Order: sequence, then C-alpha cells, then structure tokens
Amino acid sequence: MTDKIGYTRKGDVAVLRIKNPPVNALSHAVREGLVAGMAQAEADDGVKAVVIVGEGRAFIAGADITEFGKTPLEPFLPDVCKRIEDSPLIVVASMHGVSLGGGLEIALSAHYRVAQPSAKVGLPEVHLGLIPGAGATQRLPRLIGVDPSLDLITSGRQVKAAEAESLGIVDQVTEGDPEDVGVAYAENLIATNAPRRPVSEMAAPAPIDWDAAYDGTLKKGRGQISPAQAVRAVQAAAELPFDEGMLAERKIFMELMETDQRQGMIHAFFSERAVGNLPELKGVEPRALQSIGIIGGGTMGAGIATAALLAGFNVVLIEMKEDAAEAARGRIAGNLSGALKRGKITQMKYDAMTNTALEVSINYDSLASVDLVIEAVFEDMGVKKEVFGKLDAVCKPGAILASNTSYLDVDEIAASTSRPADVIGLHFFSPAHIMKLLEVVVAEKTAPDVVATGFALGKALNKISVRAGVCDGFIGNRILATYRTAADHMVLDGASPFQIDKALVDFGFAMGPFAVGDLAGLDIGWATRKRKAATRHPAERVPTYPDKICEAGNFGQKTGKGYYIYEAGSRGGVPNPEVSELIAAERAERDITPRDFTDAEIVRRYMAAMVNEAAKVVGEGIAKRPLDVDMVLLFGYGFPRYWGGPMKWADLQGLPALLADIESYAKEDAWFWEPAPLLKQLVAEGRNFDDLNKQAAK
Ligand code: 3H9
Repeated sequence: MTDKIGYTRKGDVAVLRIKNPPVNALSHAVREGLVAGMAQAEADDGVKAVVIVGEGRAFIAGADITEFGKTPLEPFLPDVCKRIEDSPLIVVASMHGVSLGGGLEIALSAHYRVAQPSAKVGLPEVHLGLIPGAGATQRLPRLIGVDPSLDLITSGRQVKAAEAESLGIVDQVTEGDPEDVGVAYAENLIATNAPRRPVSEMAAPAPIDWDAAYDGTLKKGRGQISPAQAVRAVQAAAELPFDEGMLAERKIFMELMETDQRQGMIHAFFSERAVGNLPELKGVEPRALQSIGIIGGGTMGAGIATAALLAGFNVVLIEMKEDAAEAARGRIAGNLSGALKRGKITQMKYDAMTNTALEVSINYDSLASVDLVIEAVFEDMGVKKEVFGKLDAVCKPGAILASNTSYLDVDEIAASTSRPADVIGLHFFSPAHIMKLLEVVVAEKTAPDVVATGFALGKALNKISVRAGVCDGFIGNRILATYRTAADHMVLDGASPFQIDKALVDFGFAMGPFAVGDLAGLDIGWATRKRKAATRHPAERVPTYPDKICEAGNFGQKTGKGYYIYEAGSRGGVPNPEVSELIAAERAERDITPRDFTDAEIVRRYMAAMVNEAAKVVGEGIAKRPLDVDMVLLFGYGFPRYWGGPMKWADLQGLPALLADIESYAKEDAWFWEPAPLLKQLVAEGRNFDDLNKQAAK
C-alpha cells in the first residue's frame, strides 16, 4: 500500500481513504494504493464491504492530468476500476466535493454510490480534448441510459447530487461525515443481504440514431473532435459486449491523447491557473477592497458596476447629469434582472444590490471613502486627465485610481495625478459582467500592492486576469489590430470579407473579424483609423472602403447594415452586396488584380500575423509570458480553446515553418510582415513558446 491510501476497519466494513491533496487526483501511487487496498480488504477476515472515500475537499478530481503525455504506468485506471468492480466484497463510493472524470469512473465501478448534498459529479474530459477513458462511456449508459449519458459526456457539465440522484447515478444523498455516511450505508447493505451490483453486468442501453447524434455533436463543438468521438464510444456500449466496448473506448481515448486538441486544451487548463501566478506578486498583500467607485454609467461602466455588485462590493457610480444617472441605474438593474431570471441571484439579493449596495451620484464627493475607483468614460486623453484630476482631489489616500482605457497611455494618465503609484489600468471587455477577461495594465510607477489588488479584484469578480504592460492596445487590442490588418490586406488582394469570416469560423473562432466589427460597431474602427492617420507609417496599406461603409451611416448590427445586412432583431446577417462593390472599386483604383485565396491560406496568414505580433508583445515585455497572450485571446477574443491560444497553436505548427511563411509574406510587404525578433531568436535556438512558459515557471 502506498501512503496515498489509508486503510481502516469499522466492524465488517473496510474504509479506503484517498489522501492525495489538493484534489485526490488519481496519480500512479493512488492507483497502486487502491489496488493494494482492495486486496487488503479481501484478505482481511470478516470484511464484507469496502467504502471508498476521499480526504480533504473532494472525493476525486479525476486522472492526474500532469501525467498525461508521459509513459503510462501500471496499473492503468480502467484496470483499477475493473479490480474494484470485480471484488467479491460489496463496494460503496461515498462522495463529497467533486467526483470528476476518473473520479466518477471509480464511483461507477463501485456497486453503490452515496453522496453529500453539496457533492457534484461530472465527466469533464471533453474540456481536455479527451473522452472518459476508464469505463464511463460504457458504464454510465448502462446505468442511466444513452440520452442523459451523452448529455453529460459531450457537454462535460457538472451536476449536483440531487440531479445525480434523480438521474440514477447516485443511490442516496445524505448529509454527514462522508466516511460515516458510507459506512452506515454499507452496514445497511450487509444487514439486508443486498447483492453486489456491478454496472458492467447491467443490460446494454437502447440504441439511438448514432450518425445524427455524431453529426449534431460535431457541429455544436465547432471543430472540437472529442465530444463527437464520445458519441462513438457510447455507441459501442449499446452495440458491443462490455469488454469489447471497453476496448473501443480505450482505442478512442488513446487516439485523442495523441491529438493537438488534447495538448491545446490541457495547455489552456494549466495556463488559466498559472496566469495569476506572477513572481512580482509573491508575498505582496493586496489593499483592502470593500467599496468601488465607477466613473461613467454607459454600457461599460454599468457592466463593471454589475460585476462588482454581483461579487458583493458596494458601488458608487458617478454620472454627469441626473438623467444619465437614471439611465445608468436602469442599465445596471437590467443586467441584474438578467442574473435574477437565470437564477444566479435571489430577489432579496437583487433588492439589496439595487437599493443598498448601489449609489448613483452626480457628485464626485460621493467617492471620498471608496477603496478603488474605475474610470470608464470616453476614450480621450483630455477627458481622462480631467477625470483623474478630480479623483486625485476627492479620493482618500491609498485609494486606487484605475482606468478602463482600452489603448491610451496609462503612464501619461498616472503622471497627471499626484499619486502615480496608485494608478493602474483595469481593462474590462464588454459586456463587463459577462466577459471573463481582465487586462491588469501595470504602468511604470504602479506600486506592487496596487497590482496585487488588481489581481485580487479580478479574482473576486471571477475574471481571468492577465498582466499587461503599457502600449497602444495593451496585449489584446494591439494583437487584434495586426491580425485584423492582415484580413484587410487579404480583402484588398482578392479575398472577400465573407470568405475570410467563414474560413475563420471553420478554424474554430466564434465569429470572423468582419462579423465582429459589425457586432462591436464599425464606428469604433473608424474612429481608431482617424486617430492613427496622423502617425501612420508611409508604408502602411490601409483600405479606404471601410470608411465609405461608415460614411453612409452603416455601423453594423446597431444600424441594421454593415458588412452584413441584418433583418430587424436578427443577429445573423447576410452579406451586404454594396460592400463587395466598394471593395471592387477600391481594387480598381489601386490597380490591384484580385487573386484567389484558399481558406487554408487565409487562416495561415491571419494566424501568422497574430503570432508575429504576439511574439513582439512578449519580446517587448508587454506580456510576461506566451501563456498570458494565449489567455487574452481565449477569454477576450473568441479564440478556439482547443488550440490552447495562438502561441500554443504556433508551437504545434512548428515555429521554423511559421517563420519561413512570415519571411515569404515579407517579400510582398516588408513593413507589415517584419518578423518578430523573439520568433527569430527562438527558431535559431531550436526552442518554442512553451519553453519560455516553463522558464518563467522556474
Ligand atoms: C480523466 O479523469 C481521464 C479519465 O477519464 C481516464 C484516464 C485513463 N490532475 O482548479 P484549482 C490541480 S481526465 C492534476 O485551482 P478549484 C490544479 O492544477 C481528468 N492536478 O481548484 C491546481 O494546482 P495548483 C478529469 C489537478 O477548487 C490544484 O489542483 N478531471 C487536477 O478551483 C487546485 O485546482 C478534470 O478535468 C487533476 N485532475 O477547482 C478536473 N485537478 O494549485 C479538472 C486539479 O498547483 N479540475 N488539479 O495550481 C478541475 O476542474 C478543478 O481543478 C477542480 C478544483 C474542480 C477539481
């Protein structure tokens, strides 16, 4: 037995206690210990039942993800499950906290399952680019039928104990110490002469239209393969004897283990957790945060206020006039009533948030006692400086002054106050109460505890916070500007915006760049182009047709027309033929003979532009690590999670080939396609972006 499994005896019942903090992942030592524990119980005179229980905060969070990609060591998890199920003793799993993936598979191999009311179960393997690989695709359909099994396995969603009980996954939900509950349940089974009840011996589930389920799942996954493959594994449960079904599951699992998608999703899993782990924050205590001020109650300000209220902060929102203040109050109430309708908050909480926790004022003096204030006013340096001047005058010493600017120079804003060390950028993404990303923009003089407070706020708001340095657009918008330009160039040279959007949606993006422009409002890009016109490099190729779309008053979805035409109330549009005419006219004017682009070339150029700019962002220290860029694109820009992010994608493609492509594109436009020095350096050294992540983790 390993020290990862405790063995105790309670009358006729042996208890196997898993002790592998923090979440009892099924590491090699745990698997060995479980097998040894079963043998010990079977050899222990008088033992009639075994209870498996987890120590600490969870039953079992699943296979040990850190072992993936390494040589698997015996006993393999499916064999551990079989060993448990085949035991002549009655086996009970007593679950608390989470039982996920392999954790639920261990429970499904037990003959009975009991759970705490707060317990949750799920099969999240699809979020790692996998399917369950230790029998869940074979046992669960036998236990609860095909449809609910497919729902759980293809979505990866977690269900609470009550739902698990009603689905038939759990036999009983009882509150108490998990070990006591499990032992009492086992004693009762012994007393009533209950039989062993191996799920594998239950009847095969009834079949469904498998091809339709496969196609539907593939479509829903937008290019992600593992959920669709899970359908095939469940199909095997219906069509094959149990042992053969297990082999079919294993085959699919091992094939998925070899995919780029599995690597991408596991990179996303660990990066999500590493992103807030910065050496500069070690040992730095954040400042206390209870009340938050917000300047501006437009969509962004109201969204931030909503997020802050939902996280339990008191909010003071400042508007300029009474009617604007009322409108802001209405926006926040609207956002919160959405949360109420979705069951995220109770009516009581809603009332408290809108009445007590929220103050809307037209007087800056109301900010005198707030701990942190976030400015979300018009993107104009003059306006921002005026606001920060007022904040500097009214806010208490030690209050943090934050700007939600999406591209302006936070150093310049900080310098306009008497307390630059207390100034930081907190760049939210709209709608701020829904989007997960927060860029924490650290200016030259920002104090470490102010940075730590930015991250603490992000955590409280349930955001993925990423550290960014100061530059035009920080991490996300700066990279966006570049890949967006690559798309504009392709349009000038012959691709249509509609083909580009489609190619990128097929690649896995939630939307293509032109549809995104329509959604955000084309006037935003128009304003940016005007702002940048004066400082533009002479070699820059900037199309003028997008200005013409705007000049005609077409700003996208909000006006019903942009790159696409939207029927009233519709979010999906049809291509706008006027755009094609404007593009054709501009090509003629510039003497460009349009050429054909394949979808593959579109994706390659778009991604190459993204990665090249991202490498510059990392090389300049704007992002500390490649994984920071990956998380920004994943959580703020609809990048497909199964690629892990653009830097992970680049690693998977191979950096030398990508650099070679960039160098070949540079022959057409040396200014735009200038290779990033960091990319050249990594290729020369035979390293990749993940090597930089690993170096930073040391
Ligand atoms: C599987 O089971 C395959 C099988 O079907 C077949 C096999 C043959 N392994 O998230 P947290 C670490 S696939 C290793 O911050 P929370 C995590 O990295 C697996 N490590 O806490 C973190 O480390 P650190 C299916 C793991 O309370 C620490 O634990 N299971 C694992 O917010 C705390 O995690 C899953 O996909 C793991 N399985 O959330 C479950 N899980 O402190 C994935 C966590 O060094 N895990 N760690 O940064 C989760 O969803 C959440 O971590 C969980 C806890 C809900 C468990």
